[in-house]
Amino acid sequence: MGPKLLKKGEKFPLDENCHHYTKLGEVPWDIQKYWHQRFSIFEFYDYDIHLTDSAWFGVTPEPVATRIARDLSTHPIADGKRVLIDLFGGAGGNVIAFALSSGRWDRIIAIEKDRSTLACAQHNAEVYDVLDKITWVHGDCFEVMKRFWKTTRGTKGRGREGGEAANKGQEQEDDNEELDGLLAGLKLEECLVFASPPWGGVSYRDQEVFDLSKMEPYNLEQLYKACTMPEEEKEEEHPSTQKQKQILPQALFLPRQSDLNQIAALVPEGAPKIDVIQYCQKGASKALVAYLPGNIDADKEEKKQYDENRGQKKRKQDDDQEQTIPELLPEAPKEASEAYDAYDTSYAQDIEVDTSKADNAEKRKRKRRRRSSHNN
Ligand code: MGP
Repeated sequence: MGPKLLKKGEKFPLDENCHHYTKLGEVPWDIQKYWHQRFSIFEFYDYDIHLTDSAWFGVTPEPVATRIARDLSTHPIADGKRVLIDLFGGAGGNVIAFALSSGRWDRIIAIEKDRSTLACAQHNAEVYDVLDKITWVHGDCFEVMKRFWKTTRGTKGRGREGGEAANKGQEQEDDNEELDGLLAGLKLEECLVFASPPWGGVSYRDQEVFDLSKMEPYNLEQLYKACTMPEEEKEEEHPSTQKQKQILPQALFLPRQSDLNQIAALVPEGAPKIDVIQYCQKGASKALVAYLPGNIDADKEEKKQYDENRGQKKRKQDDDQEQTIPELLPEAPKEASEAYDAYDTSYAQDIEVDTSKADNAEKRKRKRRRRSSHNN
C-alpha cells in the first residue's frame, strides 16, 4: 500500500503507542529529561498533548518551531511560495507552528510514515486549533515526492493532465489517486519543502562535526534528491522546464554541528547563497536550519532577483529587526533581537537567536483562549 491522503476531517485515533504522561513515574527513563522540559516543548502540554516515546527525541521545541515558522515565512526562498510540504510531520512540533501562521500559506501538507505518530500530530494540532489547516498524508515522504515529480509540472509544463497521463497504467488504489489528484493540482513554482528528518538517534551529539552523508536512515543527499526533479521526469517536449523549476527550495532542520561544507556543496558555484541559522535556547544551539534556494539552474535573471531580494531582506533586518509577523505568532522577545550575532562566510550566515524567554501579550492571550475553550 502506498501513501494515503487523509480525507477532510479524517483523523487517526490515538492508540497504545500515544501517551500523555502526567507523572514522572510513568515516563520511560530515557525520555525523562525531555518530559521535564515538556512545557518548553509544547506550551500547552497539559491540554492533553500526546507523543509516542520516540517522538520525544526529535520534536522541535515550540519557541524554536515558532521562530522557524516566522523566519521561513519571510525568507527569500519562500518568495512566491504558497504551499509548504513538511516531509517529516512527526508529532506536529513544526507543522503546528506553520499552521498558526497559515495566513501565509494556501496549503500546508504534513507527511508522516508512522501511524501512531501521525495520530499524535493530528491530536496535538487539534489542541492548537489548527487540525483543519493541515493536509495530512500517511506514508513515506520519499514515495510521496516520487509521485509529486510524476504528477506536477507547474504552469509551464503539463500540469494536471500530465499527472494523469504519467500515472496511466499504474494500478493504484483510490487512496493514491486522491493523493495524485492533490499533487497534480500543485504548482511547482509555488511549493516549498521543510524537512526535520531523524538524525539517527542522540549519538549525533558525540560528533564534533556531524557528517551529513552518514545521517541515518536518510542522508543529506537523499533528502536533497527527493526535492529534485528526477532525470526521467524531465520533459523532452518542454525545453522550458528542462532548465527551470527542477529543484524545490528547502528548509532543512539539521544537527547544530552539521558539516556546513557538505551543505554548501549541494549548490554549484554561482548559485544563490545558502543561509544557515542556528536556533538557540538558553544560549545553546538546539539545531540549525539550512535555507536552500531552489531552481539553481534557473536563468541568470531569476538568480539575480533572488540575490537582490535576499540582500534587501538582510539589510532590512540589520536596519530594523521588525519583520512581517504572521498573525497569532508571538513577537520575538527583545532579548532575542539583542542576541543577534550575525556573520557572513562565503556560503553561510549564522544568526544566533535566543528564543527561551518568548513571552508576550499575544502568547498570554492565546493561553487564555486555550484555557477557556478547554474548560468549556
Ligand atoms: P538533544 O539531543 O536533546 O540536545 O536535542 P540537547 O537539548 O542539547 O541536549 P543535551 O543533553 O546535549 O544538552 C536538541 C534538539 O534537537 C531537540 O529539541 C530536537 O528539536 C532536535 N533533535 C534531536 N534529535 C535526536 C533529533 C532528530 O533525530 N531529528 C530531528 N529532526 N530533530 C532532533
